[in-house]
Amino acid sequence: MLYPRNSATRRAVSMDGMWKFSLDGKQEGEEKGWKDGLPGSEMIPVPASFQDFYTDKDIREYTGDVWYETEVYVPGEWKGKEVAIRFGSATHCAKVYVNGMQAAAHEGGFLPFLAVVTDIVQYNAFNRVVVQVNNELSETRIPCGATKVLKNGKKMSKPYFDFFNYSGLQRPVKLIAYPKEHVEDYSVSFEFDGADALIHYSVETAGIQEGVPQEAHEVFVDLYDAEKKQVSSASGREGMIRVPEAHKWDVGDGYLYEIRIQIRNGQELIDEYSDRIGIRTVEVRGRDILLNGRKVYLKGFGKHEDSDIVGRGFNIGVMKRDFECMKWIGANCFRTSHYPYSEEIYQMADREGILIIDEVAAVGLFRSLMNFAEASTGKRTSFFQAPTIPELLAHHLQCVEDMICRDKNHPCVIAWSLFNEPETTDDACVPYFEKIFSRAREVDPQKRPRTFAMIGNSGPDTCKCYQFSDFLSLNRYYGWYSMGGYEISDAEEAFREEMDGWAAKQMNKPVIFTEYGTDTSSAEHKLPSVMWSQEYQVEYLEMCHRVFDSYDFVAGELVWNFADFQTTEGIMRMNGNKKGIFTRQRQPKAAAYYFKKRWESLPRDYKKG
Ligand code: GCB
Repeated sequence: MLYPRNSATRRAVSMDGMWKFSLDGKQEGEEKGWKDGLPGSEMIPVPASFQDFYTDKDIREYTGDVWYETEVYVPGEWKGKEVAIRFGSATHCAKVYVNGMQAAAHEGGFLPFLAVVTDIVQYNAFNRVVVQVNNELSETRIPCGATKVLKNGKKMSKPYFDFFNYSGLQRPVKLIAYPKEHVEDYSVSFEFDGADALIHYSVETAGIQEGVPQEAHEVFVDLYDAEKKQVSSASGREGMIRVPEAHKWDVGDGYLYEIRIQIRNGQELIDEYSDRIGIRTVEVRGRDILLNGRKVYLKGFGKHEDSDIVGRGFNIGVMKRDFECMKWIGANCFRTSHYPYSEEIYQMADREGILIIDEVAAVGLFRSLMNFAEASTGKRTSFFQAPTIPELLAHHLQCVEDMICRDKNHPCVIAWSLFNEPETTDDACVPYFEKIFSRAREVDPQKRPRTFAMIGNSGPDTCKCYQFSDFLSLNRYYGWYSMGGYEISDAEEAFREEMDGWAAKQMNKPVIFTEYGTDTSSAEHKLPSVMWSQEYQVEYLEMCHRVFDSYDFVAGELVWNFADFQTTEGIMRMNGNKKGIFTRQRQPKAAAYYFKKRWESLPRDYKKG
């Protein structure tokens, strides 16, 4: 699933803009043939979540099918090539129709897919593209949740997770053309030999015509530095490139080389694909996470793709602001909680030298509408014993594979997070975990560390699955969901007790915090503090950091959350989750200045053994 790029042989044209749009509350779209054209004249921007444009609550809460339509011009010069429409995502399931014919169906709302339309488009003409998107949640797909039918017949989403079920065409859509015989995929992994780097690469080609011997069409791989100077080259579908005195990609130094892959038949260029790669290694050794063999202490955030008006829609301006805020505060890492983000965000992290823990959308694998609160009470739901598990597992495995396939060549991606807060206290989860973790290892050419974010009741004496993680990722809320306010001293003791429990296991593995935080109103100041005030957020963070700083196996701190974000309405949330260090408009709360001071003073290799 290569990112669409222009080259001597390829074309990529944006289809973003205003599309026709219709809800399908009466579930009549299929029967009435909307694949041939939508009724009405309503238009909506793509990419964006559809929910927050409208003033009608029935639209914001709408659950079911929505339909999109646009027209796309396919140039005659593209005849003879493969033509496809590439969706950055469609949340959560989609069917694509081109000129009334089904061109693709896809499940899973946070990964790209292609509708190959070579034989169904008309060339030198406009073509009608209709997409049916369904946003219902279930226990057979990630993220998990339920769909409730109200007494008035309207459906609503009941996520088993704490973010609004934004949906629609939330990422860029592109019309692409590429040669029939083409570069289908490529992978790189790295090793250092003194100052030189060795790039091990493999290139997958596809579409070779029958009767043409593969050897006739050779693959060439060239590497250029940031000044566009060629530094190395190789040929063959697999091989090794030596880069003399390589400029390593590192935190805050997003140095990228250009890799140019060509398929050639003698002098004839058959296909060319170029990408940017960063040369770096990542590994877990003992209690340390190492980048290029040097310890790095992770500082940063759990984030969301979430902003005013466009919801979860990719917004290039919000992306820019987020990276500026992260650099300002001294962060070096974020987790793509709780789903793989838009590809443009990884490209930005590559350029900025920011690390990413890439999370698949496996959130809500615990049957509860507030798993973040209820699981901590010790509640059990026997989630992994449900009859829906085989179907869910198959989908989850596919998403892990697709995420790794999409993101494996980004230098920013240093680890895979394979679940957020699943139920791990029941033996039934063990075989499920085994399969997910081994699939990730199998498909990652760089064999990056794997982890999953552990909920409060996945403790040293209760969790049956922590052994699968190459480093542990703890989500902990001592002093917020339990023992908050004046009881914070007890919270600190309970926190230390748990940490002593992990220490006693002598795992010789790093532990990082992937969540800790307090809901905080940007309007509330109070001296002395009360919960929800900005003063309490800072006091709570000081307490957590005292605990982190006393255990040398703690290798990172990703606070929850970068910014306030939208959730389902309810008594636990005041128009969204307010645990942001920044507001939803990306302005700092008091805690941001506290973090800036702490993070700018911690050395990169903080707690080096
Ligand atoms: C969690 C979840 C996250 C929630 C957070 C909270 O444990 O992983 O999705 O938003 O807690 O704020 O409660």
